[in-house]
Amino acid sequence: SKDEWDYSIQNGPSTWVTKFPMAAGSRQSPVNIETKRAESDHEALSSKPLRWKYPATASRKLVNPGYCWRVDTAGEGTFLSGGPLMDDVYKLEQYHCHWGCSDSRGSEHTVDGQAFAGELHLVHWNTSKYKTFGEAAKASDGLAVLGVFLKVGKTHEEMDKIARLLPYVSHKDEVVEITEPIDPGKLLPDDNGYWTYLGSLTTPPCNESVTWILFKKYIEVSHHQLNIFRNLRKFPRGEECPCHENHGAVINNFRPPMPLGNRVLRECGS
Ligand code: 1SD
Ligand code: ZN
Repeated sequence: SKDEWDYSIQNGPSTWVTKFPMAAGSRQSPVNIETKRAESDHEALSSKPLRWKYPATASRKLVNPGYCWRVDTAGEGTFLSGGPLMDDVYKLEQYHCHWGCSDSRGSEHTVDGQAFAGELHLVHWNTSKYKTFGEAAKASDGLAVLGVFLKVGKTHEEMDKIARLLPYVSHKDEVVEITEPIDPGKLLPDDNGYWTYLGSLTTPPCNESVTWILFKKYIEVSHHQLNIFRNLRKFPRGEECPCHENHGAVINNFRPPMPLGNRVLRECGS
C-alpha cells in the first residue's frame, strides 16, 4: 500500500523517497556527529539551560507499532524548554527506541562514525506555537526530540519496567496499559551536555520539523534488555510469520546517517 515502509531491503530507507519525497530534502536525520565540527561559542545555548519536567503519571500506554516499541504519554504537565528551544514550551508526545541485531549497531545518529547499540527518542511538540502534534509536525520549529544513546552494560532499572511489559506487546498493534509509573526523566543520562542541530523525523514521512538535542553521555542497558527488544514481532498475532527475514523480528530499525550538508552543529556542556 501507499504508506508501506520498513527497514528491509525491499521497502527500506533507500526506497522511502519514492513514496515520501521529503526524505530527499537537505535537512534530513539522522546524521553523523563530527565532534570536531561542533560549535560551542553560542551564548544562546548556555544562557538558557535546557529544562524538562515529566510527571510520574505521564507514561500511559506501551505500543508495538510493528517497527519499534513506543510509550504514548499524556502531555499534560510535561515540559521541555530552554537551550536551542529558547522560550518556547514543548510537551512530550511519546518516546520510543531504535536498536540493532547485535550490540555493535542500532543507533540512528553516530558519533565520529561510531554507532551505539541503540537510541532512545523522546518526541516533543511546540505548544507555544501550535495547537496539535499534527500541526506542529509540519512546521520547521514544531518538534523537538531528545536523543539518548544506549550502550551495553549494566541493567537499567527504569528501562527494565519497559522490558518487563514488552512480552505483552510482542506482536504488531498490541497495546498494554502502564500501571507502574515509568519516569522518562530517569531514562536520561546524568550529565546534560548535548549536541543540537536542525533535522527531520527519521521515519516516513521524514518531515523536516525537528530540533534534535542529542545527549553526549550515553545510558547503559544490559545485553539481555536489548534481546527483549529484539523479540518484538513486525506482524500481528495470528498472522503467519514471514520466516524468510529474521522470523519477523523487529531489529535494525534505524535509518543510516544522512548528510549534514551546510547545517550548523552546536554543542553545549561536556
Ligand atoms: O520513529 C519515530 C516515529 O515512530 C514517529 O514517532 C515519528 C513522529 O512522532 O518520529 C519518529 S523519530 O524521528 O523520532 N525517530
Ligand atoms: Zn526515533
